[in-house]
Amino acid sequence: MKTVITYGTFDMFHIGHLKLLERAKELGDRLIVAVSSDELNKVKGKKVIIPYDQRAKIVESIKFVDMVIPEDNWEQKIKDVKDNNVDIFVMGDDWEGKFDFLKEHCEVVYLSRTKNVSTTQFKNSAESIIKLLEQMVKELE
Ligand code: C2G
Repeated sequence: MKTVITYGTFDMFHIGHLKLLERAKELGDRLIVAVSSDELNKVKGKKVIIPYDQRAKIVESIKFVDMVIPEDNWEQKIKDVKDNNVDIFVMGDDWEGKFDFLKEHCEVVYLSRTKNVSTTQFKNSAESIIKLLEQMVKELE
């Protein structure tokens, strides 16, 4: 029984997240996903749209995700790997090298990110639509 773990915010869940989780599961038999808490995202300086409980429920509902745990801080990874007998730690390659300290506890695999899709992109396009609408309203006044 090979256990895989990965971490993320998974805000506004999209195909890039799904393909990462899918490929992570393919590396083993059990996939644990640690979803970043709202508090941790404040520490990360990441403004999340969807609250933790909804982000966790969405990830938990994915058929090839076996367990979801909260990611409350940056320091919990070694304990998570030990407590869950993790064999493989997986992250997207935007994190390449950042978690190599885990190599003494488990295999560390960085998978390629899915191009042209990101939550930031969604947020930026939403903001530009709002600006456009505000401009149109101003012109009508
Ligand atoms: N991802 C991807 N392709 C995208 C977007 C994201 O493969 N187009 C991957 C990321 O590389 C990451 C996972 O999906 O492995 C989750 O992405 P985020 O929710 O942005 O996670 P992040 O905020 O980077 O949190 O302790 C680690 C952090 O919790 C990672």
